[in-house]
Amino acid sequence: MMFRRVERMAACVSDMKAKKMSVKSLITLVLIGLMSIIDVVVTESVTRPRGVSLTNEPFYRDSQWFTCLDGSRQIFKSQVNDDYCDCMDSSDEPGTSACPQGKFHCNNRGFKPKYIPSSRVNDGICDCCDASDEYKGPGATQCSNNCRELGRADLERRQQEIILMNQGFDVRQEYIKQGIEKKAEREESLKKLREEKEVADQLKDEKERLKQEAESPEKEAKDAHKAVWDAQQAVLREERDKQRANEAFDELDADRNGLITPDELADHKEFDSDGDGEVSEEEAKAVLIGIDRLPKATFIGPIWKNIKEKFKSLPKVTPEDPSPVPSPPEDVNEGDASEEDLDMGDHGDMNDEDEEDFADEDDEDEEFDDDLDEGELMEKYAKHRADYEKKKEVKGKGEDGEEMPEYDEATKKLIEVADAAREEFKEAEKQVNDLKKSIEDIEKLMNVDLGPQQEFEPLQKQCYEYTDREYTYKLCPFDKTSQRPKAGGSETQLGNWGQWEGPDENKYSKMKYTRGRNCWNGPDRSTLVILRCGLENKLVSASEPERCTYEFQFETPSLCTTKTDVETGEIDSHDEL
Ligand code: MAN
Repeated sequence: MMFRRVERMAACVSDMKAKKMSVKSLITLVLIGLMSIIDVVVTESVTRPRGVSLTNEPFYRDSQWFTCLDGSRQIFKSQVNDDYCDCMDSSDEPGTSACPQGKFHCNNRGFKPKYIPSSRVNDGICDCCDASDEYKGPGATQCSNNCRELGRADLERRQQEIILMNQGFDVRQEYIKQGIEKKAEREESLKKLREEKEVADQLKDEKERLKQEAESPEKEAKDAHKAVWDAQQAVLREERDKQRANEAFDELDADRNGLITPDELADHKEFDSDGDGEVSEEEAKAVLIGIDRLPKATFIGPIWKNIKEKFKSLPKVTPEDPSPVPSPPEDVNEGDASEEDLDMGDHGDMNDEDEEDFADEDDEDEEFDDDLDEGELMEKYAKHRADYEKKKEVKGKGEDGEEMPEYDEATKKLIEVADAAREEFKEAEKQVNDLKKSIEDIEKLMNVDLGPQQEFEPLQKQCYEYTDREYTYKLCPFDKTSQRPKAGGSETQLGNWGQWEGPDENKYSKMKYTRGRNCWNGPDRSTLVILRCGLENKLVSASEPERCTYEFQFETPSLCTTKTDVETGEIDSHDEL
């Protein structure tokens, strides 16, 4: 009868192997099998010394002799369990506490058999549920056999577990369905988007061509307009320069005799080239290129050209107004914007009106949004600034600060046409970029391994939390893991999605998240997520076994790969799809 049961169990085990059953279910079945073996042992009453397991029974079978299990010594059978330790390996006293290393086997019929150290035999404490370790002394009366109750409770618990796993299996089937549908949906969207992008690319090329076509005559007309303006400005500049030269001559010619002499330069300290506080005769002569009496015509020609940068008008002092007239401000070179001028809060050398213009443009620019990081913001700012400078240059301020005259009607029309072409190109370009982004987003999602049957798809884009005494931990599958102090404070990245990391035969049982926030004086933070079957998606624990290396336990129906018949223990691992 016993052999028949064992055979049945073996057949069942091999059947389960064929169906790739889960290790947990295999263990459950083996336990059930073992219990039935124990049952057989007791009912068929194989006699063996106290404290000996069924496996070791053959070594104690001889009626006359016993050989210590390590083979070191042979003793009379009567010396087994005689409360005196004869064998070095303690194997002659499995049922007493005589040997220091002895092991007592509790049969625990109806529950799980187990070994206890034989020092616990007859110590007054019940260790075996069948009370077999307490057969002498106070324990013998106090301990009772409660293996059946324990066995029943354990069976109920395991049956409950099986029921939950079965429900999880059904959810998994649903997940697989969803996952497959989602994959097909994504493939379809991707196909559509790629086709749309092809059309959008062509449209963009066409719009670019039209833009260039419109910009070429626009540029020509604008350049011509500017050339006329520049020429007028050059004439004006020359006249101004001549006027300044005349005024400078009149100022230097202190005695107003129409000639400048070296001593007339003495008050003009800007000609003190050696910085000794005096304008010496040599220094004055050098300015006047050696001419002692310099007429206006010569001054206005080569001399003025040499000194105009240096020359400064002396302050005029009148009796009514003794305070010195301030020197005119140094020319401000429009192009010399220093780095400070480019500071974000100050628009450099702009006047108030310019500042307003710039601010208005800032307001209109939706691209200056809060999501940009500092680098992007600076880049956008620089581009904005460059555009602004370009516009300013086109407006063109003349010698007297007046603006470049408006374009003629024909040029204005060309600008209008080019603006429209630019706008259309911008629109087409935006469309291409939007499509490109959508394609990339879907490709990114599709590149994630969501399991052989897409059964992990419903976990994508979700997050799960677990809170312990100090932190709230978060798992966003296929994205990242993080930690937030309960007491408040910022979130710390504990890793970004890396890869599946279970062993070959159970690859989808572990996830690895790497490259989290660097640990001070340590590695980058990382998280290992251990998954198991559960009725719901739930982060059930989080710990930090090593500094900055985290371990999460996560339950999910996606891993409920088997369905077990609660009555027969039969296992089905076939997905229904
Ligand atoms: C933070 C948390 C901890 C971690 C330490 C390391 O306090 O991320 O989990 O151990 O930093 O300094």
